Amino acid sequence: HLARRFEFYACKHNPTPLTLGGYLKFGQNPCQQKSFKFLRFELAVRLANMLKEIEELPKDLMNTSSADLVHRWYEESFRELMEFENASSSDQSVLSEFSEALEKIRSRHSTVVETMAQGVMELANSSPDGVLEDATRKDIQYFLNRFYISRISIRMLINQHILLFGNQLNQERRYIGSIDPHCDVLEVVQGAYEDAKGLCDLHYCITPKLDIKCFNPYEQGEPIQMVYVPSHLHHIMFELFKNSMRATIETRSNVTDSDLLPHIEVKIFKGKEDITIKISDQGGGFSRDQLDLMFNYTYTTASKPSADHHTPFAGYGYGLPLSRLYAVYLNGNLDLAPVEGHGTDAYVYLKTLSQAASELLPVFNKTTAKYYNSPIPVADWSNPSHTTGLTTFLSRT
Ligand code: W6P
Repeated sequence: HLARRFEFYACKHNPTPLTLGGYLKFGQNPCQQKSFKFLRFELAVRLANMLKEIEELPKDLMNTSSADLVHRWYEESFRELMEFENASSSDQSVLSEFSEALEKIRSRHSTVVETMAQGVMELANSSPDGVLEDATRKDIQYFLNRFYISRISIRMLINQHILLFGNQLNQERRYIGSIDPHCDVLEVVQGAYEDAKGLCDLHYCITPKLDIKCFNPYEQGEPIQMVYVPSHLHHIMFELFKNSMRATIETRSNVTDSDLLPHIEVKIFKGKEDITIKISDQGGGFSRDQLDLMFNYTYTTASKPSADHHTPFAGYGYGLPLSRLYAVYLNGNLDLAPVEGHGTDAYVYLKTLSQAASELLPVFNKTTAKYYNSPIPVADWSNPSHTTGLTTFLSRT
């Protein structure tokens, strides 16, 4: 029976992308019954689609105990959701049990990223020389991007439901669930800088200063506000600041005074379609050959799990790829533009209009299945690295 329901949700339905505007509209006039009915269907679709994709992974990728554990978490959560398939939405106790089930699912999956990172390391260590083949790295890159973006989307749905209808009266000011309809970009950026500075001072005893400027040409004199999830923007900016701070400091091992470090410059622009945040450091940059490695899950992870006893200043090296996924999830992006020998510009692009901020969700289908284990395509350029960039990001094209 469960297998038939799984086929139904995984094969007969694709995830339905919502927009931030849609989330907001619903949250401003919330109805718990409607949310319950939508979520028991949509969460089942998103979990089942991802389960299907996990099950299509090449065997060697799934053979680690960590990946297997995550697989079982997804199965368990899908099974728990199915308990509500025929429950009555007009029964208040059903609605309460549903919220409890969602909280349970959310905490079950809270360590997915660390656990999958462990799996990737297990995989690398199980190969003779501890080095993964190119085809395997490509599969991991493709899968983890899709998997983590799906996870972000599932947690967004769960968080909205719990924050809107949960019993903790967490009516955080003007927030609609986790969404701030008047998210002040400057305020979030400054908060992320202060948090990164706290860590940086702890590790290096110095921190580059911040210069920040806002440009709002279409709303002269107005602060830059947008509909957004402040925690996502904070996550992205915190990560970028840590990278810029580290580069600025580590390229100047003799400097012991923050005032003598070049400042990190941030410019925030609000256009009609895009909000752009540009973060510039003078941390020496890096070569263009290293650009893809910055977003590679198998690179930093495989190198060394730091034996540091403090909060690591740089974690697994998943910070940048995950930050890009947070931006991409709502139709934005994150780009790096290094100038080797000088510094790095990072660009964060977000959608100005909440109706344009629509979820980008992986869709599982036959093409996805074929992607894995497909032979490395015959080179159509003399330098094959030409084809390994973002072309394999969420789809093949
Ligand atoms: C660097 C490396 C990097 C990654 C991301 C953001 C900024 C920077 N600066 O040198």
